[in-house]
Amino acid sequence: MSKLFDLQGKTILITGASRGIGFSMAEALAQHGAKVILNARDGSALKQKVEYLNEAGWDADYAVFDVTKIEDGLMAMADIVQKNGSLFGLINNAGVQHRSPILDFTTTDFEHVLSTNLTSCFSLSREAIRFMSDSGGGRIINTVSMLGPQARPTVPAYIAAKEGLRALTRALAVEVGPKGILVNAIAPGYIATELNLALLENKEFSDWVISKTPLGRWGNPSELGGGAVYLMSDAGGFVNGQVLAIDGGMSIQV
Ligand code: GCO
Repeated sequence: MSKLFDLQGKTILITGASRGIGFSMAEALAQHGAKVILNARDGSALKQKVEYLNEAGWDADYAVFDVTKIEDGLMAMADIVQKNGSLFGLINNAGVQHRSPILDFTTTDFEHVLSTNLTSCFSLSREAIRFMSDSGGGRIINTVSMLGPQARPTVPAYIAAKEGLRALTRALAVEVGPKGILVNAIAPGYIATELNLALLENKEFSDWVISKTPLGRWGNPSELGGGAVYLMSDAGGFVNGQVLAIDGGMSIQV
């Protein structure tokens, strides 16, 4: 069996991993041999998901913290390194959404989205880079979005944060590449997750997504795992500062 996608011996922290895209990425990484550490704020949901992975024979653990509280994230990373010897990978996947017409969109709402979807990724990446530098390198993946270069009304904070996260990906990639740390992003299209439940249940919006996607459907969270494995593995060993679109072609259709 080729070792190209083998993640044996690699410990990877995935934020926002109790459900949806984050959990699917964690499951795929575990299936390729990684020790996955699932993060979320909800400890009970995390424990269930980790038990599911361990019962399936995979190597999984969890770390409960709010990504906007960097001290807690740093403590969690130190604990991961203490227990596992190193931290090879970080996936900044945790994110929130806030949808509202601009005139009702408060500055507090805006700052909350930016804090979770962008600032926390910066802070967690900085601390992860400290640990990765000590062990000769690593990988960071940021979950961005098709939205950023593309926009739609009522989600200005999300769009600003995710576009900023694309830029942060490039900024970190050039700075820490010399340390053997590769930084990339995955840009999902419209994926059938709990975060998008309101959109899935809105027939008009869902029909619009389907009409704008060449594959003619919403994506499934399980379709995001392969991209994470690729970027974490030797197969992605010369990919740095890039955005991998996983959107059924929606981002390139007029
Ligand atoms: C929305 C959705 C999007 C998707 C995804 C699209 O309100 O339009 O939540 O933001 O989650 O990011 O690529």
